[in-house]
Amino acid sequence: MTSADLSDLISDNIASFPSATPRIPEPEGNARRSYRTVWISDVHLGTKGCNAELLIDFLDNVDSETMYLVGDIIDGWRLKKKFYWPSAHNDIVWRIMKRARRGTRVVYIPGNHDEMFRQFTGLNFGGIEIRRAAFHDTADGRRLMVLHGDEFDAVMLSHRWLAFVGDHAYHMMMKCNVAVNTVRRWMGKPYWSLSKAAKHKVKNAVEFIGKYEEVVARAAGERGVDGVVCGHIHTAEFRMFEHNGKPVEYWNDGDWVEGCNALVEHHDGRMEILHWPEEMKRRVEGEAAPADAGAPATDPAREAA
Ligand SMILES: [Mn+2]
Repeated sequence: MTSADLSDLISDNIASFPSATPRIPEPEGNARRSYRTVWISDVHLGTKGCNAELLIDFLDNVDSETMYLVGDIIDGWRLKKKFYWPSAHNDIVWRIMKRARRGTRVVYIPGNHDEMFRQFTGLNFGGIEIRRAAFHDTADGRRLMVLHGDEFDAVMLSHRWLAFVGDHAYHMMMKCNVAVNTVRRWMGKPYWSLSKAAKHKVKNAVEFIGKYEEVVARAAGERGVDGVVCGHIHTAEFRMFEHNGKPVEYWNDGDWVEGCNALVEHHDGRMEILHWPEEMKRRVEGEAAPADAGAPATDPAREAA
């Protein structure tokens, strides 16, 4: 599918894209957590698996100087098969565009599911820079390579899990995930990831993920950077590797289909993976018990585990 096809598809189905006002309004004057940088990927707008409500909550509670959209933001593959675009998905596009207008530097690195945008590499749409990959310099002087990560699919072909990632079975699992969590919400239980639970039980999947992380970190080491940020495999993770005796950081910002993760850089250069369902839970509990309001929102030690 070409980008013209996609824009036709969207304009044929939606009168104004994105709409002038979001259906879910932005909260007025809420204090947003401020970070130097935010990375999100694998949102899969245009699919039922996308956790739009959680992402909207994230966008309404977090702000940053720079935001990287690390690919598979819109799922062009699935949109082409079956057009699905609820208003919450429009609200996410609206919020990202508004963020760019407010002065956040937004860098969009298309992935394999939104590869139709790769032909616009180097262009700027409404303040959103489209790039094939990027280099990010942290506040404490580390240089990180940022890319979606499907670049390594060819190397990973021997692993069967990959077929599963883009696959019908995976899509079905995502549907089950939505159903399970709808029921859990009715029961007043927090969000839980079916696929995440399954993934950790499947030996093949664990092996695939480990191998993928190694391959990506090695590529970063060969480029001489201090680390890499990617997405693609829907598994948020931080790992340290070594390349020619030099440490290489591997960061995966996860996804908004199952884990609902974001990677953030604090103003001092320290990085952290946020698990948004947990952050939301903590915030709601904090609101319910204001006595705990002085407690830190995040525990850095938690990330070490
Ligand atoms: Mn991908």
